[in-house]
Amino acid sequence: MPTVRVEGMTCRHCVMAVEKALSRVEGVKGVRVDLESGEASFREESPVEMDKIRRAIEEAGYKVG
Ligand SMILES: [Cu+2]
Repeated sequence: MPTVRVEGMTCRHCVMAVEKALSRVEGVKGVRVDLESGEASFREESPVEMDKIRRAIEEAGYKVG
């Protein structure tokens, strides 16, 4: 499962914002975001461009660590 570190999440709302943003990326399914570890993971239904993952996280207001 691809996993990325997300910086800047502080609460449940941040987690939901990141989940939502990642879920919209083409090919991404089953997003899981863990606040404590700051990690987001997902399944690839089709090949996912990591650039799009990065952009989605940044557009939601967070940073990829
Ligand atoms: Cu928050």
